[in-house]
Amino acid sequence: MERESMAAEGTTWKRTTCYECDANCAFDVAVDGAGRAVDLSGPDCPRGAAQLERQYHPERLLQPLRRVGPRGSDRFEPISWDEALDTIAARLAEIRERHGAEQAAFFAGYTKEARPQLQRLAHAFGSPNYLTESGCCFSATLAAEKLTLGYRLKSASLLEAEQTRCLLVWSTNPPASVVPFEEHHAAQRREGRAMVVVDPRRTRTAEAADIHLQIRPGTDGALALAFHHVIFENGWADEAFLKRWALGWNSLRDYAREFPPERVARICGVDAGAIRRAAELYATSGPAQIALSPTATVQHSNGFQNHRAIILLAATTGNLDIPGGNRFFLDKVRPKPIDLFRETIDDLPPRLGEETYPIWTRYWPAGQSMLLPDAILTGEPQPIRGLFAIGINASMWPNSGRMLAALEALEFFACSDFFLTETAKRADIVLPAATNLEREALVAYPGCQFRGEVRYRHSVLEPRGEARPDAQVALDLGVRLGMAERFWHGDLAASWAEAAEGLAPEVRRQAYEDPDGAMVFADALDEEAFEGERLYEVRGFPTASGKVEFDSQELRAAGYDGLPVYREPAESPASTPELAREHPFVLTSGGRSKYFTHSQQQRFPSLAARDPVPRAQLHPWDAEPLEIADGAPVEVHTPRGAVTFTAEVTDAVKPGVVHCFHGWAGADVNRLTDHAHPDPISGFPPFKSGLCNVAPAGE
Ligand SMILES: Nc1nc2c(c(=O)[nH]1)N[C@H]1C(S)=C(S)[C@@H](COP(=O)(O)OP(=O)(O)OC[C@H]3O[C@@H](n4cnc5c(=O)[nH]c(N)nc54)[C@H](O)[C@@H]3O)O[C@H]1N2
Ligand SMILES: Nc1nc2c(c(=O)[nH]1)N[C@H]1C(S)=C(S)[C@@H](COP(=O)(O)OP(=O)(O)OC[C@H]3O[C@@H](n4cnc5c(=O)[nH]c(N)nc54)[C@H](O)[C@@H]3O)O[C@H]1N2
Ligand SMILES: [Mo]
Repeated sequence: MERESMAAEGTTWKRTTCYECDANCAFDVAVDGAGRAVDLSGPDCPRGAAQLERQYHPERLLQPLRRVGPRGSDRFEPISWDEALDTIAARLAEIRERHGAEQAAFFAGYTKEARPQLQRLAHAFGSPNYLTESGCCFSATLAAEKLTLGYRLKSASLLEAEQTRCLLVWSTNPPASVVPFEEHHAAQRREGRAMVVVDPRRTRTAEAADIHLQIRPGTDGALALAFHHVIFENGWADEAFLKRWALGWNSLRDYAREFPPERVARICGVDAGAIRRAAELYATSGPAQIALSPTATVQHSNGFQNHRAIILLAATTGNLDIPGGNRFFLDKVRPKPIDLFRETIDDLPPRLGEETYPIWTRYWPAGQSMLLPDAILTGEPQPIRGLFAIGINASMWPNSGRMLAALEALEFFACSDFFLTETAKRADIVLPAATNLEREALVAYPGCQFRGEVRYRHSVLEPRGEARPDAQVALDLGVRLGMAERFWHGDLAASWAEAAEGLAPEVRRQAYEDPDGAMVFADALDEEAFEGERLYEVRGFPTASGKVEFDSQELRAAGYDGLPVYREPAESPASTPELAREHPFVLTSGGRSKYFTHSQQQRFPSLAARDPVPRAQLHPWDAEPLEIADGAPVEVHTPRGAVTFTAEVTDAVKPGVVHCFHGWAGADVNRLTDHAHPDPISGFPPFKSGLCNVAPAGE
């Protein structure tokens, strides 16, 4: 319908932000006279366009529930908010009383908005154990980069993209994972720009490349070392930069001698000549940029060091912080922290993970959520008995059946969600969450290189039923736990207003009043960097040594390898040949589909129609001898269990590799993945390199 005729019928368009992924795109929603959203318009994105299917989904949770049947059953009864909140507060307080506050954990899944208030609740309550999805996402690449470079590396930036002469895309496929998808520059073939893609699948991005290195999953470190080998061997390293700004680069050069392309070709399953050509392109056609995933390189038992080996290529070749190379990430939007982390953390007991992953916890202000099943089931490295979670799905964890069992073993478990998921069915109390359209928030988004965006998202709809914003619930619990003063007496807008105090007055005003929010530009020094000065020439590299740490002193001091030493994945044909006899395929998982964010939209009819079944991708050479037909059910099994997917027989996947999509309730690939061999530095699980076998289902 045309906007004018809609207006005549009492429909008004309101500006808001999408929440289907982290991009927080601006969207307009048409709200009719009865307060119902009837249309929306925004960027070309299938998930954004389907938002209203969550809003009005017949299965949406609309009331607080108390479980009356056994854990995992469907038997719940509605209760009032007062009763729900009183119960949660009382049970958490009881755990604190009997066992100590640290035995209650506070968790947020992919949803990020209410994290400041949730973390505040955890720390004000007295627990250090605020945990998030970042235990398996993003934080390990951040820690590896901060520890090695002192900065977070910015990649695939749009701003200077036209200056890049060689793009090395390592483990990411924007057409599935980053707006504007197919239009993303990192997925395009461009005149005058060479392109190399490292991926076990021939993705759309790989199809645009000059060279596709179709790697065996989990061997990325070896491949990166082969690049270093070729670069040093041919004198393509930027020695002037290295001599002035790098620590231990000659040790890495010496170590990389052990990784000639001919040897690495056998490790990674790629052609030695292609490795040489790719390394030459990257090293000699600068400015060159590495486009990285936020997390795919580190979801391996060896991921942290693999990631270091990759990012150090930018240092070896002098492509750090130059236009068209890899810039550093600059925080442009800085709301005032209201999470209490800095104020409290020194006085609180150790966070979950501090005992096990001291380096990771040094760089990440939360506990390591991947340890939650251990903490609940074994009491190691410290016991957890109670859990309050917003947006938790056991299928985020490797060996997710074990996580479900852990949730069942909790003394007390409450969560909020939009739907009564299998995970929520384990909770004692389930709370109905308000959607982004129903809740206000200060949405601060770092945006592109030198510019960030911030806007106050006013709610555009009344919450359906009794749904309530997560951040409001955190405040309500704070109040009920006797901390009204510290929780703004339950006033959600006041909590955001305090966060907004961190913004310059004009930015703040614009964020609240202008429907488009405010653009924030980098500060003066950062703009200087934009003018051509390099940030590290002004500020140095804020690492332990003030240099780029090829050989990390911090890692050494904590008992790890200082160099990015390559180790085989914990499960692989080379490291566990015995296991590989029964499980001859390498299993990787979680390549993104543009129709879903993890487990969230599979129940939306329009998106389920576009991508209807949980797929396991395998090569025809592997499928044919096993008589697995395209579209037929296929059972994938590992030592953890067996799950039935729909076979997608495609030569886009590397022979010998099986790729399963993640997030499907009825076919959860994490039933198969390994919890027992995380990366020793980050604690990240090997979602993307394990072993499996496949068979036609039913045999
Ligand atoms: N549509 C959609 N977009 C999303 C998300 C979503 O759920 N849906 N999730 C968001 C989140 S939380 C994240 S963390 C990001 C993830 O973002 P990305 O990790 O960039 O996700 P993908 O684009 O799928 O790219 C990962 C690629 O890694 C490849 N790969 C698998 N194993 C290996 C390996 O061992 N080595 C190498 N070199 N490559 C490998 C896969 O084949 C895949 O093509 O996406 C974000 N964007
Ligand atoms: N095998 C494998 N496993 C993976 C990955 C992989 O690549 N392979 N990727 C990992 C990565 S990078 C990530 S980020 C995680 C993501 O894993 P999760 O955090 O579990 O992802 P989601 O399915 O997006 O969200 C979990 C739940 O949160 C609910 N939810 C969403 N938004 C809100 C909200 O605003 N409020 C409330 N109360 N609930 C909400 C959803 O309905 C859903 O039930 O998965 C990880 N797991
Ligand atoms: Mo993620």
